[in-house]
Amino acid sequence: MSHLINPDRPLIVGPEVPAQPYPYPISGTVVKGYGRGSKELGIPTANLSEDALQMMCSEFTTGVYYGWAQIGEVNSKVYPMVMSLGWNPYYKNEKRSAEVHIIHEFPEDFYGTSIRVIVLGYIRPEQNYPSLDALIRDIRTDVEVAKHSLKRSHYDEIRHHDLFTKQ
Ligand code: ADP
Ligand code: RBF
Ligand code: MG
Repeated sequence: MSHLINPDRPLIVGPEVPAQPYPYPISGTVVKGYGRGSKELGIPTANLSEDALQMMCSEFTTGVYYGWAQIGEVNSKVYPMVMSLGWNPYYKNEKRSAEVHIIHEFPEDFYGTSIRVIVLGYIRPEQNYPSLDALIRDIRTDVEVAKHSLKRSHYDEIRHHDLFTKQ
């Protein structure tokens, strides 16, 4: 399996300074997903609880987003993240799900833990892929896009946002 990134995509997306509706803070709990095997693909996704999902859906269309995320306690480490907001075919498209892949290797799962996310920009629409390999390649590219885009000072400074530092 090839995990190369897609060379045709730009590595930085969005304006120099996050603009309306960003930065968009969300908090919720990590819930069990639908067992589509994200972890087996090397891309585990923390699925957001219903309350957090509602917040997302009221503001955003389906697609892939980037920003910062924190697990557990306030004031703990803040990591870059990519999030997929999409329809869940398993529920006959009646339900959307928000899945956050945190760009960090954790030693163990954190189901049931609180999660805080600040969405800072849109990367791309959801797509259908001819192969799993093509999907993984684009997700790997999303990860690079998030890392590069978040390096800019007005994005980097959001790591110190009240959501991550105040109880
Ligand atoms: P599910 O279908 O239950 O969401 P996944 O295969 O997507 O299963 O795995 C998600 C779980 O993996 C998360 O809920 C979390 O507990 C754990 N996990 C470990 N590392 C990460 C990471 N870097 N980003 C997101 N979740 C992670
Ligand atoms: N699924 C799709 O069908 N199309 C997509 O464009 C897509 N983009 C994703 C982008 C990111 C950053 C992540 C984390 C997931 C994406 N997914 C997409 C969802 C993916 O299929 C899901 O995590 C599955 O659980 C993997 O098996
Ligand atoms: Mg998941």
